[in-house]
Amino acid sequence: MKGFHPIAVLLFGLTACGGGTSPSGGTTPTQPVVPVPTSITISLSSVTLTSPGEVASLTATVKDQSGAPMSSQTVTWTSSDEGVVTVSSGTVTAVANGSATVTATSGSLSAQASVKVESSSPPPSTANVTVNDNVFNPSATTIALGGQVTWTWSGSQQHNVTFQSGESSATQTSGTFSRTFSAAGSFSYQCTVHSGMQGSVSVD
Ligand SMILES: [Cu+2]
Repeated sequence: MKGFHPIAVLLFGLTACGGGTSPSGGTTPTQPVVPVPTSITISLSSVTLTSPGEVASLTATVKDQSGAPMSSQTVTWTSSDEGVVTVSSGTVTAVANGSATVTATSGSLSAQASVKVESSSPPPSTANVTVNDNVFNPSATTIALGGQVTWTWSGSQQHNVTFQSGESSATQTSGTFSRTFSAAGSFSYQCTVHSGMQGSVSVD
């Protein structure tokens, strides 16, 4: 390669390959191909879970216009019904019987998977929720009709468990609160001290 500059070779190569000759005699330069997110797919199109708490892992793949996977794209996951399944980073967790659609979104692209929760075993008659600083864990609870949920405070800040109707807790930093659910349905609650600190109880 002595005396033959590699850049010169590269430039010559590009010129030789680039574009075609237009009828007017000029040349049309070929634009370098910039990968653009073009499609998104989810690893499974449908999932069936058979008990609350069971998880399934989904993967979303974003591809560019030539079909090559793009690994650095941000994907957000949402569930159409968090009373049925929740989803975080592709991990789907069953909450209660029902069906829901899980959507993976990246920019303007989205893909969907249908998820069914079909539990053959009855929901438990008791459940426990931990009241941490600014989050209920778990945020979604399922119990049988007539069952009881007990919340236990473990954070350092003041919180409460406030339902839209019926019995709610005091605002406190420790202790517990229990409520028995004698009607079927889905009951959402929140901590009125911290906006966004929410949970739900599903009574089957
Ligand atoms: Cu709170």
